[in-house]
Order: sequence, then C-alpha cells, then structure tokens
Amino acid sequence: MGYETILFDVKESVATVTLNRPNKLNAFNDQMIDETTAAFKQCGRDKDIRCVVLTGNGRAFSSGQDLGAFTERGDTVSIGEHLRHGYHKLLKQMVQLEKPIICAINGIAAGAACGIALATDIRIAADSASFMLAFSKIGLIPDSGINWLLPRIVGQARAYEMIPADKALAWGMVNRVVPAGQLAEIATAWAGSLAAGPTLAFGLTKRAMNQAWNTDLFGALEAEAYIQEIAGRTYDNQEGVAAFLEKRPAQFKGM
Ligand code: T3D
Repeated sequence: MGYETILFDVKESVATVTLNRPNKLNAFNDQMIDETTAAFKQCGRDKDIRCVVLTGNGRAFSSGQDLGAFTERGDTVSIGEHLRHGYHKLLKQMVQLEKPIICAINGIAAGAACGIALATDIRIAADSASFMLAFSKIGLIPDSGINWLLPRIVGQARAYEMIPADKALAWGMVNRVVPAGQLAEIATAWAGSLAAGPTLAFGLTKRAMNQAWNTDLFGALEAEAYIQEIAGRTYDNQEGVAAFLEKRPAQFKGM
C-alpha cells in the first residue's frame, strides 16, 4: 500500500513506521491518522513482520493534532466523532496488535502523540525528547487514552507537567533515554532481537497484560491459564523447551 504522510519500511522482520510531516512537526491530519492505522493493520496481517518501530521524521516525534486541519474542519465533524473514528481506531489497532511495538521518541511528543507513544509497549527516548500534554493550551482536556494511561504510569500528581526525557525515565514513562544520534540504531537493534523471539508468545503476553489490567487477581489468573493454553500449543514453545534440554540457542519462528 502506498502512503503519503508516513514512511513504511520492512527489513529483517522489523517494520518501521515513520510519521512524515516534518514541516508540521509530524502533526496528525486525518490522512496521517488513517495511514498510521492502516500501517499497524498491515503489520498485524503480515506474518513476516514480528516487531514494529514507530518514530518521527525530523526534530519532533509528533506535535499531536494538526491544528490547521482542526480549524478547517470547523463544525463539519464534532471532536467526539473525530476522536472515535480517528485516534480511537489507531490506538485500538496498536493495543490489539499482538506483536511488540517500540516507540523511538526522537523529539517532542505533544497532545495526541503522547497518548500514541504511551500505547506502545517499549519506549526509547532521545535525550532531546520531551512530552507535552498541550491540550490545556488550546482549552481542551487530554484525550487519546492519556487520562487512562498516564496516571497509571507516572501517578496523578505528575501527569500535568511538561516532562523532559530524563524525568520521563525517572518516572517510568520510557524504558531508556539515549543520545539522540544513537536512537535509531538502538531502537533497530532492540527491535531485531524482539523480532527473533517467540512472536506469538509476545503477542499473547500483551493480551494477558491488557486483560489483567482490567480485572482482579482471580480474573487475571483465569485469563493467564486460558492464554497460556494457547501459548503452550505453539511451535516456539516446543522449540524453546527442546533448545533448553539440548543446551543450544532456540531458533524461534514466531509460530
Ligand atoms: O480533533 C480532535 O480529534 C481533537 C484532538 C486533539 C488532540 C491533540 O493533539 S490537541 C493538541 C494539539 N497540539 C498542540 O497544541 C501543539 C501545537 N504545537 C506547539 O505547541 C509547538 O509547535 C511545539 C511546542 C510542539 C513546538 O514548538 P517549536 O517552537 O519548536 O516549533 P513551532 O515553530 O511551533 O512549529 C514548527 C512548525 O510546525 C510551525 O509551522 P511554520 O510556522 O514553520 O509554517 C508550526 O505552525 C507547525 N506546527 C507545529 N505543531 C503543529 C503545527 N501545525 C499544525 N498543527 C500542529 N499541532
């Protein structure tokens, strides 16, 4: 599929989705929301893709909703409908993608882009990156899952600040902060090692964690038993056990 607002590249089982409107600091217009959603859908369908890296082109990760497009839209679509048919579809696609997603946050992530970054599984930030909710500057409330995701990660009190990369690391919002010049290389290496892993088990781990988040311990135990039953029938489970017993590295196939 041809994309105009994102770059989509697949190498060695790793798909890289690059937000690509650098003149607007990769602000999301409708086309970019739809194309990013379609790219994640494509990653789900393509069995050869076993890990996804999401990043931005230029000095920003993304400045969130394109405010020019927002103004041009006027009253033709309500904000609620725009969220439901746009950002929500994207976020659900990401959270339900049963493959690891690494977010390589190359610069500022503002507004909706904070929610999109927080919906990924592993976040690596350049030391020049920062998170800015931005919504209150334009008289809106946080959206794109931020009200659910951010307080769970950093706590209620901290959720209101502009968060530079070093604080984001200290507060558990990102997994690593790395020198800006090494971000792409480090994200690609990490993605490569995940792409060589037991992809179905990684995907099922995502499913189990998402389900556990919303239930009590007993509910989580039952969900684990159900999901482990599925993992226990995979080739990679047999291969992992055999490799251990034969004292050799496992050759996972993602199936
Ligand atoms: O519709 C719905 O569904 C509602 C959903 C809302 C979700 C949201 O994301 S709301 C939040 C929207 N985002 C913002 O409010 C952030 C707006 N941008 C900024 O505050 C600043 O650009 C930054 C702090 C991110 C960076 O500042 P700075 O000084 O480094 O860069 P700049 O000069 O402001 O931006 C560079 C260019 O990008 C500039 O264009 P120009 O003048 O060179 O032609 C600027 O207008 C453009 N740009 C940056 N962000 C956006 C944008 N254009 C449109 N929309 C943007 N969000």
